[in-house]
Amino acid sequence: MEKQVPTVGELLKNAPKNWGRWGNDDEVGGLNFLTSAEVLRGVAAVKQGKTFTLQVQMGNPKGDPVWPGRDPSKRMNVLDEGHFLCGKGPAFPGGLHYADDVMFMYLQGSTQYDALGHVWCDGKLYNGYDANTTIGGMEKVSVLPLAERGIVGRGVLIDMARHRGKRSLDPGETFTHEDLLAAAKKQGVTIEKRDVLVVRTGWISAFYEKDRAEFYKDFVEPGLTYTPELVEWFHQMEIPNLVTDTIANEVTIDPVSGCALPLHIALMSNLGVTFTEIAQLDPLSDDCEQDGQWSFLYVAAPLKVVNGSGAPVNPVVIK
Ligand code: UVW
Repeated sequence: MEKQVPTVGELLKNAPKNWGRWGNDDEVGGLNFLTSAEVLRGVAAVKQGKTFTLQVQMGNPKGDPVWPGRDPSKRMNVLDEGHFLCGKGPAFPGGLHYADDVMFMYLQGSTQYDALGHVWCDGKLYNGYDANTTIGGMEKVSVLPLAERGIVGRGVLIDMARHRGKRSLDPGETFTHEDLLAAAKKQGVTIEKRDVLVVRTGWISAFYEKDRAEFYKDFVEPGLTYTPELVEWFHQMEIPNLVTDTIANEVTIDPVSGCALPLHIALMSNLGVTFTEIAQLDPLSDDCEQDGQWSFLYVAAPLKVVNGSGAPVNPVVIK
């Protein structure tokens, strides 16, 4: 018998929503939780002056880890010394030479912030905006308001791979908020209300270690999995931002309902939790394991792409 898969709307019909909570014209959702007091709470987490950047390399020769169907970024030189050698470079007084290049990329094709309107169901985006406003470019809840505001707060890293004694979680391996709490306990850190929640699975590093065909075979990422309790926990904890080292921040197919990416709707679209995906968390995690400090100041600002459904970002963590 074939499994009946509900629509995400049906699955989440009783799920909590933050629509209207910050006004009918709100476009930044959970970032409203990051008040000045939260910025100062993040600053108070800085103890050592160590810094980490969380973006993966764009245009790495091994390719970029992207969602199936998206292309890795392509960078091309349009001007370099070769042009000057054959007399085709522009002549400037004083003999200046320079290099120029262009990049073609999916805006979700590197470490990135998803716009709150990046996904939707039943014709409505975050805060109730009409899905027709996405046509030709996101008129509402694009990445721009997130970029204009920036994201600064206390971050906490939970290492699920380490918790389970693995280099990387397995394809399709799931975990819930209960597992996050158990891992936090083992790490000796508390996930506090309004923390930027950073979760490591080891998955993105596996992309660089595995053969491309092997990585994409029967593609199902590990990650958080939907339960009503998990959604309620994010709601009560007022998590403004979920950052992970997977391409889509959750298990690709919810093994219980069969729905694809239901947390994109339950957390991002319904609650306004901003999503940062494809982060490189290994050096940060190794350092946290070594010094026992799993909380820090988290600072990020995606690029200001007008009408964009997402934008690349290189978040900075300061411990
Ligand atoms: C999809 O849009 C499918 O995923 P992501 O949030 O990873 O961009």
